[in-house]
Amino acid sequence: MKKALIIGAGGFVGGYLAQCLQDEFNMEVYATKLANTQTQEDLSFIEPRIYDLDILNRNDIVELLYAIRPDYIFHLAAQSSVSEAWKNPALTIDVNIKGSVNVMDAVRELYYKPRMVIIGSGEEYGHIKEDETPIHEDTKLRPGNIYAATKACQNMIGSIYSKAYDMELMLVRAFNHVGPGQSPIFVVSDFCKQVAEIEKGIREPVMYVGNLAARRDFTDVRDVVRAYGLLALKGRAGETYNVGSGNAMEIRAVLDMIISMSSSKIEVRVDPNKIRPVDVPIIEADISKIHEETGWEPKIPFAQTVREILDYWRSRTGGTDNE
Ligand code: A2R
Repeated sequence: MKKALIIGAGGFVGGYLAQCLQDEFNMEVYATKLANTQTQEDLSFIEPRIYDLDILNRNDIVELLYAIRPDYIFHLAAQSSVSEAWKNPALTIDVNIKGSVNVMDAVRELYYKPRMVIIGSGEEYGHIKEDETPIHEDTKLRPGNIYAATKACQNMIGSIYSKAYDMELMLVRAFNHVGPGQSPIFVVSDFCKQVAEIEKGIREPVMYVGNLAARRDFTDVRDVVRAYGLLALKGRAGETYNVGSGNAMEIRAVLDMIISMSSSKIEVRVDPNKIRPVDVPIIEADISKIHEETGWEPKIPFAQTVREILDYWRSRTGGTDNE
C-alpha cells in the first residue's frame, strides 16, 4: 500500500483529503497538525498516524520524512485567510513562503523522490482582465492581496525547485472551495451560519454582508481533494494546475440561493468591516488542463453543497427553532 503524508491536515481540507486518499485511492494516510490545536475535521480514523509539526522548523520536517518515507506528500499547511493576511502579513509570509520552502527543501534532501502536491490559490492571478477570463495557468500573475502574493511566491519557488533539483512537484492553484465544516470567516460558511442563527431566533433577521458584486469560482471540497489525489498520481512535475469549477458565481447570487433555502424573512445589510481593502472583481478558472491530463471534473452541484453547509450550521446552532 502506498503511503501519503498530508502536511497541515488540521484545517478544513485535511480531513476530507485524508478520507479521500484512504477510501478512493487506497493509500495509507499519515498526517501532521500544529501542536496544541484541535483538528477541525475528525482525523481519528487514521490514528495513530497523526504527528505534531510546525513547518517553520525545517529539521522536524526532515526527521518526520525519514521516519515515514511517504510515496506522496500533500502540502496544505498555510495561513489560509485573505483577511487574516492583511492583519498579520509577517506571519503569513513566514508560514506560506518560508514554511513552504522548508518543506520543499526537506523533501529535496531525501534519498528518493516522492511525488508532492503543493497547494496554492486562484487568488494568485489577482487583477484579471476581462479578456483573460476564464483564467488559464499561463496568465500573468497580478496578486491583489498579501495572501495571494505569498501563494504566488510559493508557486514560483516550487517551479524552480522542481526544475533545479529534478523533483516531482505538482503545483495547484485552488479556487474557492466550500463544504460542511469550513470556518465562517469564509463567505459561504459565514452566510449559512448567519441564516441558521436567524432561524433559531438567536440573531435578529438581518444578514451582514461584504462586497456582493464580486464573482468567485466555488467548488465542493470533496471534488477538490479528489483532484489533489489525481494530480499526485498523474500530474506532470513542475506544472501548475487550476482546480476550480470553471464557473464564477456572483456573491449576490450565492446569498440569494442561501436565503431561498430558508423560510425565515431576512433583510440584507452591508457591514463595512466585511469589505476587504482591495478586492478582485472576478475570479474564474479554466480547468481544461487538469481535465485533459487527469480526467478530473467537479461532480457535486453547488446547490447541494450549500444545502449541506446550511444543514451543518443548523445542526450546530442552539436556540429556539423559528422555522
Ligand atoms: O492556523 P491553524 O491552527 O488553523 O493551523 C493551520 C495549519 N498551519 C500550520 N501547519 C504547520 N506549520 C505552521 N507553521 C502552520 N501554520 C498554520 O495549516 C491549518 O490547520 C492548516 C491549513 O488549514 P486551513 O487554514 O483550514 O486551510 P484549508 O482550507 O484546509 O486549505 C488548505 C490549503 C491551504 O494551503 C490554503 O491556503 C489553500 O489550500 O487554499
